Amino acid sequence: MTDLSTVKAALRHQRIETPSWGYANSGTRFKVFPQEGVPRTPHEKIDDAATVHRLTGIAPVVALHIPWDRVDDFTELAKYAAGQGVEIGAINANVFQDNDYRLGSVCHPDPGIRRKAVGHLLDCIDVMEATGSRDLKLWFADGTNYPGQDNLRQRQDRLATALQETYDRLGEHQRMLLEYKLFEPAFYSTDVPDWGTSFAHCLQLGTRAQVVIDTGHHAPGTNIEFIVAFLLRAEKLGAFDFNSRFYADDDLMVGAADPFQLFRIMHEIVQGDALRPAAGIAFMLDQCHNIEAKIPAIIRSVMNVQEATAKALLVDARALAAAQEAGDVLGANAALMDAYNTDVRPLLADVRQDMGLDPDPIAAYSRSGYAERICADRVGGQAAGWDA
Ligand code: RM4
Ligand code: MN
Repeated sequence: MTDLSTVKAALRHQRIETPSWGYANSGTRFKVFPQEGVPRTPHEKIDDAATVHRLTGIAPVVALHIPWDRVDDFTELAKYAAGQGVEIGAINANVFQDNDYRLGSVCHPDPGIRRKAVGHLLDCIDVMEATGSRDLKLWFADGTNYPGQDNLRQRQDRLATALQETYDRLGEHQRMLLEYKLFEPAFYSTDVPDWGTSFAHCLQLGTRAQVVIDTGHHAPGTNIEFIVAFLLRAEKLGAFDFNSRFYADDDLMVGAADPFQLFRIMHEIVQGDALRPAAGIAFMLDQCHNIEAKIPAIIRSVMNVQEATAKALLVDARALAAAQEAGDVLGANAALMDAYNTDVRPLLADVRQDMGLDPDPIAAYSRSGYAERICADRVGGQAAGWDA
């Protein structure tokens, strides 16, 4: 049997990183529906992230996206965050929203555009220095729409060169996290389309380059927990971008579409002893809340990851291993399903109470008056978000 106090301790120490852009206006390719009370500045995004942390107790880190979160003084921003009880997490580079990047960024055929893109990546390392962030997170929209549009192999060479220059600039305690995505916005070829491509580049670069798994970035039916197991074994799993998808990169709340998949992923994490913050995996959310209220959606997402984690921690590892060794197919499967089918909500309510929190973070948020306050306070100015 699993020791309950160990399970509770693991849950108390879990850390989830929330995305600054999740608090801001966002939309589909067709429309951004603006919401009342959304942050207008990076500081207000941090206020929202801090609110999520105060209520859940396990979201003490907030990821930034540059230039969306550009400020004049990043050291001050980091201090402000610390004052609110959160720290700055991954710095997400953005080389996909400038007119120059129509044909790509670091893989663009024009060396001048590639220079500009690498320059931005290096600027992001400066932001890391100023904020104390450990992780540089790279996702490239690079790819082509039509066969023959560009030379696929040369684009890989350009990518490798840009990554190397950026990697060489990283400090001792900083990491490069390379994300992949099957398609979109490029529809014929993508320059980092899958974990294998990301893995190969990271291997070439060295130990401080690791892969990011965004759960929405795969072909339907992909066995993501296999990728988790493989990368953990190779010490190349750096982070997750959690979200849910029904069709493509839907960016819905993690655990909404397929809570069982999330459990299977967290089971690999627990088996690989990678939940501990010291294991160095960043458990981030990368979501957009286009039609639902943003802060409660992020609270719900944090709770969904927490529930999947609790279930994974409840797997009777000894019974599972014994069944596997004995070739007991049904017994092994039952060991997993017993844990998955456990209602962990009472356990998590206990854990929250032990942490001095309200057992029901969503209800606590509704009662707090925060939503009304931000709607009243955040009037005027320009709401943060992107134009779709
Ligand atoms: C990309 C990718 C990145 C995210 C951007 C906004 O599809 O998932 O991680 O930063 O979207
Ligand atoms: Mn992502």
